[in-house]
Amino acid sequence: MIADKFSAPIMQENDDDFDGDGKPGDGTTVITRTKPKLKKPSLYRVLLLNDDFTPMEFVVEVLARFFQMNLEQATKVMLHVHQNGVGECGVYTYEVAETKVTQVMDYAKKNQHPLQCVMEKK
Ligand code: TYC
Repeated sequence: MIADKFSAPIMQENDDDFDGDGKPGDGTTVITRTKPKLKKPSLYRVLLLNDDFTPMEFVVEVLARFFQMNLEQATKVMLHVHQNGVGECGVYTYEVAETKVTQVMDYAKKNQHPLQCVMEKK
């Protein structure tokens, strides 16, 4: 058996010194990967949806509070959503995006606004 930290054991039905290490087989053979297994995490857009009832000032406050935008950036994004129906608040890994969506939805509900926030895979 040859192993490194990137190895995964592969079960063999008949392994009699399959890996040529001079010792009889123990029922497993390890195939060693050439490259380390490092995958970039998938990214998700967090989107705000327009509605006819949520006050513009509340949307600006949400963008500043949960997406670290200044007043100018937040106003720009809010107006984009107001005019186009949907707009991007930010791009994050899955768990961060999920947290942002929950924070916005909870805050909107608490303030009795129908504001909708969703995430989509990039
Ligand atoms: N359309 C809303 C209004 O006229 C403002 C608004 C903007 C609501 C963006 C939601 O995501 C939103 N009061």
